[in-house]
This record gives sequence, C-alpha cells and structure tokens, in this order.
Amino acid sequence: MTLPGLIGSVRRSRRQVLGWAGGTVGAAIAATWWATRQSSPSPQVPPPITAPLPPGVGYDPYALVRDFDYGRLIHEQGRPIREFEVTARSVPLQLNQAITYVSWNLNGRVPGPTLRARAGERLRIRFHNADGHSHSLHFHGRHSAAMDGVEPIRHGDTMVYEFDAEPFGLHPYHCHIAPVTRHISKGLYGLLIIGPPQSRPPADELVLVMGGYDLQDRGQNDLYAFNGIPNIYRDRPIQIYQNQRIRLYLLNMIEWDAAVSFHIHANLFQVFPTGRTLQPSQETDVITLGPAERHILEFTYPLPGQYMFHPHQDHLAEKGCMGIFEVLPT
Ligand SMILES: [Cu+2]
Repeated sequence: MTLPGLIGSVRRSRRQVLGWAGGTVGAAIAATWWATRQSSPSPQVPPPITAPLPPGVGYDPYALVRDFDYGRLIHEQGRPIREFEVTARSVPLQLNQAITYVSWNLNGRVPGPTLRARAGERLRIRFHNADGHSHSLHFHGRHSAAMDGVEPIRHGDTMVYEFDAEPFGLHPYHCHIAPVTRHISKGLYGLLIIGPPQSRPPADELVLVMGGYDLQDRGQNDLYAFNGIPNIYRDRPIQIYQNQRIRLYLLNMIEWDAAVSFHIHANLFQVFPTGRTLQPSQETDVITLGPAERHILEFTYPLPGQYMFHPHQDHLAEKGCMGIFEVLPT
C-alpha cells in the first residue's frame, strides 16, 4: 500500500505527509510513524468544508484549525533535523465586511504556521524577512541566548534559528521587536508543538490561537479572533464527530488584556497545562490564560448538535472571539 493510501482515512494534508516524509530516511520514519498510528484506531475527521474564501483573505482561515507544518526532516551525522521556512510579510486581511487591515504575518497567514516536531529532534528555522520593517522570531522553550530571537532581522535578511526541540509541550513563537505589542497584535505569532517521545492517544487535533486587533493604535483591542479572522468559526462552525476525542491546542496571543478565559458549552474538558503532561491536571469548562499561556484541552461530545466556544469575558466574544463546534452524528 502506498503511503497516501495508508493515510487516506485520516485525511491529512499532502503537505503534512510530504513534510514527515522528507528524503528516504524521512520516508521510512514517516512510514513507521503511520504504521504506529494504524495500530490504534484512526481519529474520525470530517472532510474539509469547501466554501468560498472570505473576500480579501488569500488563504482558507477555516483550514488553519487542522493545518500542521511538519517541515522537512533530514539527517546530519545521524541526528534528525527538522527544517522549516518562515517568511514575514505585510498582507491586507479582510477582518469583516467593513474592515481591511494590513497585517504583519508569517507565511501569509495569521497566526503563522503551526510548526510541529518531536522531542529529541533538532529544529532549524530559516526566517526570511520580506517585510519593510525589521522583525525576529523569538521562541519559547529552552535554547541558547544566541537563538533567542530578540535581535532585529532587517528587510531582505535571513536568520537561521537552530536549537533542540525541548521540552515537549506547546511553545508560542512571536516577533520580539519593539514595540512588541504592535508587532504581535499585527499578526507575527504562532505555535510550535513539540510532541512527547511517546505519541498521545489518537484524536482529532485542532489548533485555536486567540488574537486581538488594536486597529487604532490606542492600546486596546477593537476586534478579537480565533485563528486570525473574527467570527470565522461562528459563521462556518468547526465540524467534529460525536464520541470522537478532540485534542485542542489552545494559545492566547491577545495583547493588552491582562488575561482571557476559554469556555466550551454543554461539556467539560481535561487540561494538560502547557502541553507538558501526559495526564490531565483538572477537568473544567472554563480556563483562564494570561498572555502567551497555552494548554492542551481534551474533550468528547456525546451528542450531536451545535455548541459554542468563546472567552467568558463576553465582550471579547461579541468582538469576534466566538466559534461553534458542530458535532456530527457517527
Ligand atoms: Cu516584528
């Protein structure tokens, strides 16, 4: 059976598969990885929604929720190295019917790519700055001062950030050039997921990154969003299956607000703080996140229907940070 044949039931993106399968060695590792996946039940993932893109958005913001960038796996002196390409640009985004906003973003999208690696690998991130302003990529996690990403990379320059993927868990990354508030709120942020040495149980995996837009440069947000576009998942609900374990990678990158909360309707979730544990620390239906705080949340909906998710500061929800899970019967 071909590799694409193996993965058909999981419906992962071609780019994702090719990322795992970079090179001959990479292909072997990918095949092993997929074989491991096949030994346990595959998660049920609804087919992608095909709908017209929102005007003025050059990518499908709906697809970001399940879009993972596995980069390209190579080996140097026996060491697995995962290489990523990240480019900063200015791109206008249509935030709603009335507002077009010039975002500063990574790989043409807000949030930037959800980079994915595994503990024990080495990461090599080639950062190209094609934007008119100086930017950088500062990663959370452990690395040397030289790789901390606080030095400006000027227009047209490239910086290679290289460090070990550790520890496993969720690590935000973002531009760290002053004023950082502005560089982040204009869209220069994303999530790096470092998987534990042993895989987590199969699940339909989703990414939600919370962001805010300070449209008038007055130190407060006028709009909020999950994954860049306000209300995108309110207007096109995220489809999931009944009785399917959902693993949600949640990150708060909202500037200006001291903390925000996240709540799901008609259910509770288990919390894996910072993605640093293999066992949940608590079960609840609302959790508070300070700036750059992030968690893995796991839950299963037993009954079909539509269920809201949003911050429980309802003014944030009313300004765009609102979404719906549409639970499909199995
Ligand atoms: Cu910047």
